Formats: sequence, structure tokens, C-alpha cells
Amino acid sequence: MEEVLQKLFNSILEGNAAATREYVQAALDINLKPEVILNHGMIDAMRRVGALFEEGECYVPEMLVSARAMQGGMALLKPHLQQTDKKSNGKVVIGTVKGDLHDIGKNLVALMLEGEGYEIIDLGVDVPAEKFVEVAKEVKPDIVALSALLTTTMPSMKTTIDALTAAGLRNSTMVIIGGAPVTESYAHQIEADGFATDASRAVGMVNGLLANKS
Ligand code: B12
Repeated sequence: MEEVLQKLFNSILEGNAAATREYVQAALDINLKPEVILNHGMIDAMRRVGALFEEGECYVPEMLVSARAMQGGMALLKPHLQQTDKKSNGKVVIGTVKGDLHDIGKNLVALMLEGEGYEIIDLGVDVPAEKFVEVAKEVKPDIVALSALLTTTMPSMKTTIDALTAAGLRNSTMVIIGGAPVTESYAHQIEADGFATDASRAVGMVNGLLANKS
């Protein structure tokens, strides 16, 4: 691995926000691809943080400072990941479901879809089903995108889909889901229209769903 990516990885692991920004910039300066910086320097570091947490080698406060360092680095990377000259491809309402506060993955999906020309309405974290329904009625999105990182909050995805169905919104709006514990078979089980394991696959999937729709 490029030395600068290793340094970036370590700075996120240590939760050093200033160093993270510095190494993201250094990696951009030597013309590394933004996707490579993101995947190998940053997302891999968050995976490592998760593994350390699981092993009891780090705790919630450490996860939080790592997450903050990651978010700061992502802000620097954002303009480089986005292409700006595209017209609106459609509307996407996105949020992390009720009970769940994880938003790094959701933000990445939003950022990549925005870069692809979609209009994003981001409802943030801990979003109850009723809120998704209320906003979907108001803005009539093509897609509602749900994120969950906890096995205990995955059922909130089903609650949200059921609420959208009950409100009669499923004919006009498709629902896609994702997040580390979410699987394709869970997506089928709760009758989501789409599922993806990462942000770039999410873009391909949304493009495909909307191409089939029209
Ligand atoms: C950072 C982090 C935190 C931070 C979150 C900060 C923030 N602003 O997001 C804080 C410290 C707040 C936190 C808290 C907790 N966390 Co936490 N956290 C993590 C950690 C280390 C990284 C998550 C992350 O950002 N990954 C990087 C991003 C880029 O990846 P991602 O989220 O998976 O997203 C990608 C894909 O999943 C997909 N995707 C995501 N959303 C969507 C949506 C759609 C529509 C699509 C198509 C795709 C998609 O695309 C994304 C980009 O490629 C994970 C470890 C892990 N392996 O996931 C644990 C982890 C998720 N946390 C865990 C736990 C247990 C907790 C706590 C319960 C701890 C506690 N005891 O308090 C609390 C719960 C708080 C709550 N109510 O939500 C467990 C969950 C276990 C489980 N299976 O349920 C994990 C897996 C750690 C572990 N290995 O045990 N956490």
C-alpha cells in the first residue's frame, strides 16, 4: 500500500482529525484516485475500528473520534468524488432508520448519488417510519433509501417499508436498503426493491432501477 494511505489509515484508527485531513490532502496531491483513498485509506480503517471494538480492544468513545476523523476527511474528498455537470436524474429521500445513529455509510451513499446527478433529501439519523412517510408524501421521491448498521435496528427498515406501503406510496416510490448487517435475502424478505453492499454499487443499482421504471 502507498505509504500515505497507510498513514491515513493509522490517523483514522487513532482518531486524529488533523492528521486525517493532512493525509487526505497529501494523497490527493500525489494524484491518487479519490476512490482508492476512500476505500483503502478510510473505509478499511473504519472496518478495523469495528473489528477492534468487537475484540474489546477499543470502546465507543474511540469509535466516535475515529468516525469524526473519517467525516472530516470525507468533507475534503467530497468535491473530488462528485461530478458536477449532470442534470437531475431523480429524487432520493435517504435516512438512517429509527434507533440507529450511524451515518458515515449513509452519507457516502448520499454523496455518490448526488455526484451522479440525483437530488438528495437527507433526513439524518434515527428517522422514524412516520417521518419517511410524511416526507415521501410531500416531495414524491423516486427512491427512498434506508440505512441500518445494527442488527437491532434492521426491523425498523421493515416497519418503514410497511408504513410506506400502508400510505399507498409504493407504486410511485421504490425502497432500497443497505448497511453492514443487511443482506440481499433480508431485502427480499421485507420486500425492498433494491439492496447494495457499498456506495458505488448503490449508484449502479439506483441507475438500473430508474432505467427500468421509465
Ligand atoms: C463508527 C461506528 C460507530 C459510531 C458512529 C458514528 C457515526 N457518525 O456514524 C458510534 C460511536 C456512534 C457507534 C455507536 C454504536 N455502535 Co457502532 N460502529 C461503528 C463502526 C466502527 C464503523 C461504521 C462505519 O462508519 N463504517 C464505514 C462505512 C463507510 O461503512 P457502512 O456504514 O457499512 O456503509 C457502507 C455500506 O454498508 C453501504 N450502505 C450503508 N448504508 C446504506 C444504505 C443504502 C440504501 C445502501 C444501498 C447501501 C448502504 O454503503 C456504505 C458505503 O460503502 C462499525 C463497525 C463496522 N464494521 O461497521 C460499528 C458497529 C456498526 N457498531 C456497533 C455497535 C454495537 C454500536 C453501539 C450499540 C455500541 C454501544 N454499546 O453503544 C452503538 C449504537 C448507537 C446507535 N444507537 O446507533 C456494532 C454493531 C453490531 C451489530 N451487528 O448490531 C458494530 C458492527 C461494531 C462491532 N463490530 O461490533 N458506532
